[in-house]
Formats: sequence, structure tokens, C-alpha cells
Amino acid sequence: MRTRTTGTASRLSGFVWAGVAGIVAAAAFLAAAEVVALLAGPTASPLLAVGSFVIDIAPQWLKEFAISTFGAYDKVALLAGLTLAVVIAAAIAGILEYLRPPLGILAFVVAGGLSLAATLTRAGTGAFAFLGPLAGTIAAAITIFLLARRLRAADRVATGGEDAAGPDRRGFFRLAGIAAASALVVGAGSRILSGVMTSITAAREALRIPDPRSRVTVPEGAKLDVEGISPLFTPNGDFYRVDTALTVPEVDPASWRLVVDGMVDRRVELSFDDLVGMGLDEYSITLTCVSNEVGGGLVGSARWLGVPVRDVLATAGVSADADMVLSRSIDGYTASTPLDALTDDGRDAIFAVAMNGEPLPLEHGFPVRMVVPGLYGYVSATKWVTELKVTTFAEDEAYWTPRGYAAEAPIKMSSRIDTPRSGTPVSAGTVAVAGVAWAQTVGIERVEVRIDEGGWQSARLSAPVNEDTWVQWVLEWDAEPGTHYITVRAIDAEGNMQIEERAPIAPNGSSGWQRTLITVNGGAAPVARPWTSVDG
Ligand SMILES: Nc1nc2c(c(=O)[nH]1)N[C@H]1C(S)=C(S)[C@@H](COP(=O)(O)O)O[C@H]1N2
Ligand SMILES: [Mo]
Repeated sequence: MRTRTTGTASRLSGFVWAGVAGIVAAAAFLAAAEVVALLAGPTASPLLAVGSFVIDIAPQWLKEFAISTFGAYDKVALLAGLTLAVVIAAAIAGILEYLRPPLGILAFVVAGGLSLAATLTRAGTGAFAFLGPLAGTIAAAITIFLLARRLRAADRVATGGEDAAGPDRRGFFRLAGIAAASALVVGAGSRILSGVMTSITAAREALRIPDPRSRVTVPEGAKLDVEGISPLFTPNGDFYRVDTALTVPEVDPASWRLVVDGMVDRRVELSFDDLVGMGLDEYSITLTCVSNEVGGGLVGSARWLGVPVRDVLATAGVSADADMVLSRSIDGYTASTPLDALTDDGRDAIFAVAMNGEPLPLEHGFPVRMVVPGLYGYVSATKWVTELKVTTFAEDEAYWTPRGYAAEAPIKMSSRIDTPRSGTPVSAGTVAVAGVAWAQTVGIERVEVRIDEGGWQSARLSAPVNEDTWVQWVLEWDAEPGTHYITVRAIDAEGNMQIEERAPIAPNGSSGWQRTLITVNGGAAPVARPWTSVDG
């Protein structure tokens, strides 16, 4: 005999299992879409399409929050959040189908429609991209239909007085298990297979880049030997990465083309071999992100092998009325670069194909990206670049322009303290205060350091590689026990002082002098006042 209590318990467990059924159906959706994406092209993968869509429509403050909170893991956080949302929504759809069929199926159809919309709005989707979400929706609808039906049948058996673990509930578990297992196998299998099939990594390893005509000369004294200072050239593995791409675009150098069109005499199309055949040289350039806070890490230096953009533009013949070049990436990202910055003889704007002695890493734009000294990355450093449209600022707008960032954005001179670090106490005595400073296209003349409210002292600079590359600086400090503020500022080769006034990263880059609070151990340390604010 069943009592009222077990009846309620069975109802409750019915809800739970209906939720599980919804999640299994969602897994079936993803697995079916994934296996179809294998044939229809990688952009048909619905979770990633929805993720990319979210990145594009997310308000600017949210993106800034994500970058500042999760740093390089911002995309991992996005995917985790998205997965959680999908799991919750799927469980609700399962319960709906259990209580009010076919509301659950309807929910999956709506979700399928949304993911279809997200997929179709991706740049570079193939003609069959719709097949992924379609297959997913069908798989999910069938799964949820069958599972919820079993669950309801099991309830009827239970209310009819039979044991709830009777044949129908067993049937539900069997079916749910089979569906979940096959979703897992099919989903994971196609992911792995697609990794093997589109092995851009192999293409990159096989790529032979011709020797450059010239190499960067690194002068004696260009590298200071200080523990904790940023290396002169940032190793590729440590180089910051910023882009809107949820998955790294896979561009085969064999089929890569660069198109130059717009306000030109003739449209030009170059293959990878055509480009590197124009003659490679090595350039040392420090790249900086507009999102870099004062003292932040979104800046790095590398030796790039590249071809001047001006040489490529010259083959197309640029109209005198143009004032901007809109560079476009394979994934649809665009940047607006002033035409002058690309054609000036004095500025080494390049198409880069190699970074620190190897082909561009995939996440840094393989096989070809732009690098323009003196302009923030978002207005110049287009990765996976495939098109240059010669145009005007009046006519065209780049990705970040309607999202709260300036259409033109030269890099603001800045200086950074690498060591000592706030939060890592040092011992009293001689302490090397050191870091880097950059003023691309002009060069750093002097770096000055102030301890507490003392006078400004000139730091020793490394020998500059060129005006486009940061310099290292160091100051020996006789540190006394206690807490101390260290402030740094730079002066460029034209005598300009680094801007003291603080500015946020939007709309055109942060400014201000970095000030850091350092604890020096040893002796009787004065007690730090708790109300002292830590700045920078
Ligand atoms: N295709 C593409 N290129 C891009 C971006 C992007 O989102 N997509 N971001 C730009 C920004 S904001 C910066 S700061 C630099 C960063 O280059 P890195 O990731 O190699 O350091 O790339 C630029 N090029
Ligand atoms: Mo950036």
C-alpha cells in the first residue's frame, strides 16, 4: 500500500528525473549538432556559436568586467556560465514536457531556433551551417518525447498501486542511460575527430618561412640582468592574448588569401607565398592593448618577420580621397587604421608571419596578422587578417567603434614597475626597483622613480633596440624597514612627460603614474596605518 507521503516523494522524484531527462536531451542536441558540424564545418557547433554571439552582443562593461575578473580565462568563464544556463534551461524543459507535453519539445524547438540564429550570424559559416542546430533540435525532441512518456507511464503504474521501480521506471532509466552514453560518445568522438581532421597545427609545423633579408640588431646592454624584470622579448607562451574569438580560427596558409579592395586602382589578391615573396624583414615592436590598466600586463614585445603594409597597398594603388583602412579577420572582426599610419615611410606597419623566431602561434593570428607600431591593437593589429578595405572614417566603422572605443587610438606612453611587487615583502637593504617603459614610434628618454614623497630619481635604462620597443629600467634603492610607496613615470625622446592624470581604458586607453605600496621587512617596522589606501 502506498501512503500519501510516498506519493508526494514519488512526484518529487518524478520532477528530478524529468529534469535529468531534459539535460540528457540537451546532451543529445549537442552531440547530434557536433557530429553534423564535422561535415558542415566547425562554425556549426551550436554552443560555440551561441557563445560567440553572446560575446558580440554583450555590453562593453560586461566584457571589461570579464577581462578584468577572469583575465585570460574570460572565455572559459563565459563557456562555464553558458553551460550552467543550458543545464538549468534543459532541466526546466524536461519538467515542462513531463507535466504539460509538448511544452518541453516546444522549448527545445525554440532553443534550436536561437542557436540557429546565432550560428547564421557568425561570419564565415558554410552553406550547411543550419544543419547542426537542425539535427540537434530533432535529436533533443525525440529524446525528451520518449523519456517524458516513460516517466509519465511510470507514474500511472505507481498511482495504480504497483511498485514505482516497476518495468516502466526501469525502462526510463535504461533509455536515459543509453541516450546519455551515446551523446557522450558521439559528442566527444566528433570533437576529437574534428581536431584530427582540421590539423592546422600540423600545417603550421610544416610551414617553411623564407629567411628575412634583415634581422633586428640587439645592442649590447639591451637586456638588464634583474630578477623579476620583464624579458626584453616576451616569450610567445607568455604573450598576452586579447580577441573576440571564442575558438581560435583555423586558417590554412595554403588557401589563405589577402584581398585589397575598396578605394583602390585595382583589386589585389595575394597568396601566402605571394606575400612572403615580397621580401621579409625582421622588426622589433611592442604591442599594447587599449584595455591595459596602468601597471597591467596586456603589453608585450616580440621580434616579428613581416612585409610592410605600404608595399602591399602600393600594388593596389590607393585613392587620394581615402583616409582609413578597414582590416578584416577571417572571423569578421574589423579594425580601422588611419591610412597615414600604414603608408608613412617612418612607421613600420607590417603584415607579420612570424613571432620570436617561429610562425605566428595560432592564437596570435596564424598565418598572417597586422602589427602597427604606436597604435593600440584593437585599431591595428588584426589577427587572421584576410582583407584590407581602403575607405574613409566617414564611410566605415570597425568592431569596437560602436562599442564605446575611439575610432583612432595612438598608444599612450607608459611605464610599469615589475619588481618589487606589492604584496611580496622585500628585505631591508639594497633592492632593485625595475620594470619596463614604452613610447612606441618616439622612444623613451628617461624613467624617473620616486620613493614615498622624496625627489624623482633617474633610473638606469637598457640600451634601446629601437623606438618601437619598450626599454627596461632599474633603480637601486636602499630600502628601509616599513611600508613605502614607489611611483614611476617616463619621459619620451621628444621631452613629453607621461600623463599624470588617471584615465580609464575606455574610450582610448588608460593613463596615470603607477604607484605601488611595498613592505620592507627587517628592524622594527612602523605599523602600517590601516586606512592607507593602496593605489595601483
Ligand atoms: N581577429 C582579431 N584580431 C584582433 C583582435 C580580435 O578580437 N580579433 N583583437 C585586437 C586587440 S584588442 C589586441 S590588443 C591585439 C592582441 O594581440 P595578441 O592577442 O596577439 O596579443 O589583437 C588585435 N587583433
Ligand atoms: Mo586590445
